[in-house]
Amino acid sequence: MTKTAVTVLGLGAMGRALAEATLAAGHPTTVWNRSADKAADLVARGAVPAATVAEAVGAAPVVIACVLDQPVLREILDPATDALAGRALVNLTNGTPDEARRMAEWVAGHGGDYLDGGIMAVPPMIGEPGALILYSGPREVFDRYRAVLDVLAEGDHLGADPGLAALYDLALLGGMYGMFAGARHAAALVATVGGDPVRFVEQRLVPWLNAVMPALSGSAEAGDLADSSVAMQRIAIANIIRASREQGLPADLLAHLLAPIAPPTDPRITEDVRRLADLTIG
Ligand code: FVH
Repeated sequence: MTKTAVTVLGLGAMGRALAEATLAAGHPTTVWNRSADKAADLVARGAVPAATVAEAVGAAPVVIACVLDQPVLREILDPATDALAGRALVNLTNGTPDEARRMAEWVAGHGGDYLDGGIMAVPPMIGEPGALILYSGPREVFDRYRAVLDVLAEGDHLGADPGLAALYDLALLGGMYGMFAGARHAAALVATVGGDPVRFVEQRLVPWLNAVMPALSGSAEAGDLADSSVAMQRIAIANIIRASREQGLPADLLAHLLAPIAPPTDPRITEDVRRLADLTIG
């Protein structure tokens, strides 16, 4: 059976991984990148290099775009709008929900279909089990190109609103970066007393986070640790903030943790803690 032709716009680390996956699955693959030299190894494996974005878009019914950000994508597509009619643009470039909705309208205005996507994977994971891409936009377009999309990663269609994939993508990334920021803060705190931050992260923080991970599922509704009292957690969080300040570290990252928890009513809470809490509420 003839495989659907695919174009990949953008051959950074992720775009190259996407093009490698479509090539490996036998899809005729056209590629374009601002710096043309990045196409060389893909061309050696059978990809067709396009000289212009318009030529690349015109070469396939489905165009996968993965560049730095949404303004870059608009900039490179602007001279190629005539080629968009009748094509489906699958935009896997990171962006906000509103950017996705505006891009969907803009592509529709030029006669094309649009799917937005959020890649929940790093480049080496593409085409491997465990990689996930969140999609949003018309279900029919997702279904039409499912065979192509499935070679990249498991696909999860979230709904017709083109902004959904970006919103879920950023929500998940926010959770991840919050964890990384917390880890950096923890390591910095240990370093203030001469501890080795790398060993601390490997030997203590990672096992600790793995141990408390199950508590995450209850945290959105019931507070950060559902089985522990809110008043107790408030004091512990305030103590982390105070200790950080005592050790000369900024505590802004953690201060906001006090905000979503109900104001303290426990009389054991000291004025100092109450003041810190008041500082960070609302
Ligand atoms: N790599 C990752 O781990 C993440 C995983 C989740 C999804 N992201 C998003 O994917 C988009 C691309 O990321 P990337 O990793 O491929 O990024 P780079 O390797 O830095 O490549 C950037 C590409 O964008 C092109 N580009 C940049 N500026 C321009 C411009 N002004 N005009 C035209 N193209 C431009 C760049 O071209 P060149 O520098 O090679 O010429 C690359 O093709 C991104 O949204 C991630 O958030 C990746």
